[in-house]
Amino acid sequence: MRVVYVIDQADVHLTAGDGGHGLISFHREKFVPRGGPDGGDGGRGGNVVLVVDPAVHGLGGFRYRRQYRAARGGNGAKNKKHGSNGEDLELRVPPGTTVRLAATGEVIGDLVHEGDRLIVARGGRGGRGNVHFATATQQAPYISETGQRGEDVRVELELKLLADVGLVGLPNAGKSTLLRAVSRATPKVADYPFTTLEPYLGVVEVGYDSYVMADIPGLIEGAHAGAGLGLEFLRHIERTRLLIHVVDAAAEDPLRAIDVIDAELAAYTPELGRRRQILAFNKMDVPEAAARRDSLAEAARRLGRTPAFIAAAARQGTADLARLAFEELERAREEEPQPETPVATQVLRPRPRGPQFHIEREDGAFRVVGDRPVVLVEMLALQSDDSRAEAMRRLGRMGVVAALKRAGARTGDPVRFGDIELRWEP
Ligand SMILES: Nc1nc2c(ncn2[C@@H]2O[C@H](COP(=O)(O)OP(=O)(O)OP(=O)(O)O)[C@@H](O)[C@H]2O)c(=O)[nH]1
Ligand SMILES: [Mg+2]
Repeated sequence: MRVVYVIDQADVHLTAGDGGHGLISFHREKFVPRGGPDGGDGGRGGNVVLVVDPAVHGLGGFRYRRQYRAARGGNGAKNKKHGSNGEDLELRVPPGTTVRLAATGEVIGDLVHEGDRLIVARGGRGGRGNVHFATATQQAPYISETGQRGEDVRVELELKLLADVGLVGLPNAGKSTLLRAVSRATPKVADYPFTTLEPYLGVVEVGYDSYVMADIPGLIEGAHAGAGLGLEFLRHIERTRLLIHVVDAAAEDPLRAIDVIDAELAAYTPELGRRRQILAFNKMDVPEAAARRDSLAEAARRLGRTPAFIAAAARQGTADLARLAFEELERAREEEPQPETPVATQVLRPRPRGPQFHIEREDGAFRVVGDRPVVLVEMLALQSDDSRAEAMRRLGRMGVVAALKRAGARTGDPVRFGDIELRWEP
């Protein structure tokens, strides 16, 4: 069975914080002329994290601001002092948000429960200070790392909204007219039964809040057993919290119409029969309907339901009904059993761990492609001559030097790693 959703979407550009730089520094004290290295490490850059917050109802907020950047890590300091870690940037999203990489469409997370977290862009590692590079043969290393760059990710957020409020009623009662009156949805309205053949959803805005209303084909006696069109569509309103039962108050026997619909709902599932209802008496502009107002109010009172009197075609009373439905919806939400203590799951995007690198030719230069060597060069090669020598030693151990040689690189050739270009001097 098809389930219809309203889809809310947003594209965002998320940049994690860069790591802080490691420091080159040597211990100095009176009467201790040549102290050891004491340059501290840079702090980690802040992550950009999506966090589920049930108080957020849609992705509308992301339409006004699309770019977000987390804080960078602090630089390392003297006396082996560690730079501070950049603060994570937490962005709140509603439950049910799906996260896709814009580049590939790959789903990297489904954020469902309160407290679910997804690190979308990871902060860069802090660069190490020279204290880490002392060896037996090199006790005064002029080597440190720059902070790693934070990840830069474009993602698409998508939210599927299920209906909060369902419209039920006999054919021709005015359900579609009501949906048109309170939302921007434009379901067909006509003067014959079964005008609506497909479920139709609209977003109803009440002040800064909104909810989703579903219009379905009219129900008739025997619908639960397959008569008419309604049965198949009852599923669309099975998960709603509130029903608006639309009654043609100008029809011959409005009270019997109410019973018919109630019986069909209860026969479909007992839960649907017990679902919270507002009785919306429509077509109150017709004199016969107006004359019955008191007896209809009395009937609603007997059933323990709130009545609303509207003339949907003229939009009379419909804004009040929309607000009343919102209040009832809030009450229904409050009465719902609270979810058990949320388990804060952390969904992490796996880092690609394929072959480590490869070499490409590029207009007279060589390009080394691969996370590990690129990050190594970004972090190490530009700090000092000694750092560059250290980077080369490590590239040698990784096999990059040999691979470049095989590819034909000679001393002086430009070799590119990410945005950095080096003159090759193995
Ligand atoms: N007089 C009057 N007529 C109305 C009012 N609201 C709706 N109607 C008319 O009632 C007829 C049915 O309206 P719809 O909105 O199509 O009814 P529906 O419940 O969606 O009908 P189905 O889709 O067939 O189940 C149309 O001719 C409407 O113009 C109203 O407030 N007053
Ligand atoms: Mg209709």
